[in-house]
Amino acid sequence: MRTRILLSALLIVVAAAACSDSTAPANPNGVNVADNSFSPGVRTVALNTTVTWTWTGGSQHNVTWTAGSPAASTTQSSGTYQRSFDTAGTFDYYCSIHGTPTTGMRGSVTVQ
Ligand SMILES: [Cu+2]
Repeated sequence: MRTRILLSALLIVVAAAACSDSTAPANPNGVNVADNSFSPGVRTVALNTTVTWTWTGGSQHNVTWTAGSPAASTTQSSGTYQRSFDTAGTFDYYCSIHGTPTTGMRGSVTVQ
């Protein structure tokens, strides 16, 4: 009986752990491209990290770098886009359809 109670308690703990895992981001270095925001808007990564943007909304968006380089992503409504960062600093970007460098749909990646 005691073993059965302990086993039940263990199963509850395991189930709770599994639930909390499912809410964790699939890619810790990722950014979701939603309608109409980047999430998280500010992402901090280590040097030499590749960041993946994943389109999760249904509308067309792009990732356009404020500094103008590298080239922007294509404008798309699904799929992914990646950029590797081998220089420290803060890199600002925006969606040229729903934002500007200073307003609306924009984000930044800080590399340290
Ligand atoms: Cu957009």
